[in-house]
Amino acid sequence: MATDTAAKNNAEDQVDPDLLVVRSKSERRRLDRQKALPTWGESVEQTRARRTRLVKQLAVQAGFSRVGIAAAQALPDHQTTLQAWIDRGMHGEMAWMASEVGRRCDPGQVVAGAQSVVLLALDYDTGQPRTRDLDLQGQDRVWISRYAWGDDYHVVAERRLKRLEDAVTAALKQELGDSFRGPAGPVRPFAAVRDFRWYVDHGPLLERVWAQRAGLGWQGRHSLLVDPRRGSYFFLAAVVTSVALDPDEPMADHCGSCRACVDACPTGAILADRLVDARKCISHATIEVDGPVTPEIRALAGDHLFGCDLCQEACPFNRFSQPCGDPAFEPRPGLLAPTRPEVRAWAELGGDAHLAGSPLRRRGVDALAQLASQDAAEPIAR
Ligand code: B12
Ligand code: SF4
Ligand code: SF4
Repeated sequence: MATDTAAKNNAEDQVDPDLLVVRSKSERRRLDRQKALPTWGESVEQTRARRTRLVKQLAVQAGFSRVGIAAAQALPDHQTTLQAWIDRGMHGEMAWMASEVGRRCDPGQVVAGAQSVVLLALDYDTGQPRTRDLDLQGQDRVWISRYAWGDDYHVVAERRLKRLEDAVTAALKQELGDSFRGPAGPVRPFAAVRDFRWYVDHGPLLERVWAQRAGLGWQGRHSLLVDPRRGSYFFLAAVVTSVALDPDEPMADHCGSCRACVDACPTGAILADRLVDARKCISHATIEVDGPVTPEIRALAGDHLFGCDLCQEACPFNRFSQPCGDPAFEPRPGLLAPTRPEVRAWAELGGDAHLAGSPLRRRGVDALAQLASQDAAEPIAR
């Protein structure tokens, strides 16, 4: 069973004492009376720079691989693009994508007085082979996407986000006393009014757009975020906060004339302008759609059971990807290219409980057994 030991060990690290400010009670009272900014012996810029270093240090200690910061602002151009994507039906079966379009593109609608968006990367690559390096033909095996071999990343990331929230809250409480002066003026308890709201995946936030602005990578043609030194095998999480922090430089586009991911996609799901038509994407067909994969997609998707990595595997920047060493994302027993009979037998091995804590739990053993049976009759695309 995978554990979270690496992150726990990190969290026990000491915070750099220079990043913490301890006020005396009388000093706190004086600042409260003056309704002064929470600076003590330092300028507003110095306070912001120190808090930026503090948040970044605590994020790494909480178990995240990298952290970047973007200034919170509305993104009307992205709202137009996102709305057009939805109007063309490209969100497929994901009806929830069509709601909260305005909030997705304006962090101020998520946290009142939002000043910063903190983007966190969580590496998940392992030393296991790529889809294309294996010849499953004739072996009666199916392929599960790399991201889904280990623990469910939502659970892993949320646990670490909670750890980060607690650490930041404790540090700012130590700095400010029990009150936090938000941009709207009133003194209010930190976090109690969601001054630090975090998301993994499900929240109303264009995570990759924000991550590019925060300098964590750029959106490749396949629309995923690519880090020029590590490739794209990492998850994203985001925190919207009313705490002012220094933004990082946005990452420049490094795709150049490359189109390897577009050419590698068997279903032609990758369109111009960094957009993916989810209705054609194997990942959508095998994860998001209830029921069987359509014959058109199945004929092209071959032995994919859950998710798809083909566009990422084609990307030259993933040659730089290294195993992350995080035990949470090592393959659970039986999830690396299981045979079709093995998948069908999961139902007898405790049903959905057999997949507890895995991203596969979302589909459930019965649906996966159906998909595995459906695959058996179809050709394998390579
Ligand atoms: C819906 C969704 C899906 C859908 C749709 C995918 C898509 N490309 O939109 C489906 C089910 C297909 C899917 C599949 C996968 N997903 Co997904 N998905 C999401 C989710 C929840 C929302 C994405 C979204 O908002 N799409 C709407 C479109 C319109 O947004 P967009 O692509 O960012 O579009 C913007 C750009 O195109 C940009 N733009 C427009 N023109 C231009 C021009 C230029 C030059 C540039 C730079 C940008 C640009 O503006 C648009 C908005 O205005 C995010 C989490 C989140 N909340 O962000 C995870 C997320 C993107 N998924 C993730 C993953 C891991 C995957 C898979 C790899 C899983 C797998 N192995 O099967 C695949 C990859 C498929 C692919 N090539 O995208 C990760 C990506 C991490 C990373 N390194 O980027 C995320 C961030 C989840 C997470 N928290 O980690 N996913
Ligand atoms: S995940 Fe697979 S189907 Fe979807 S865009 Fe990438 S290569 Fe195409
Ligand atoms: S494969 Fe090429 S075009 Fe696609 S994301 Fe990577 S560098 Fe960009």
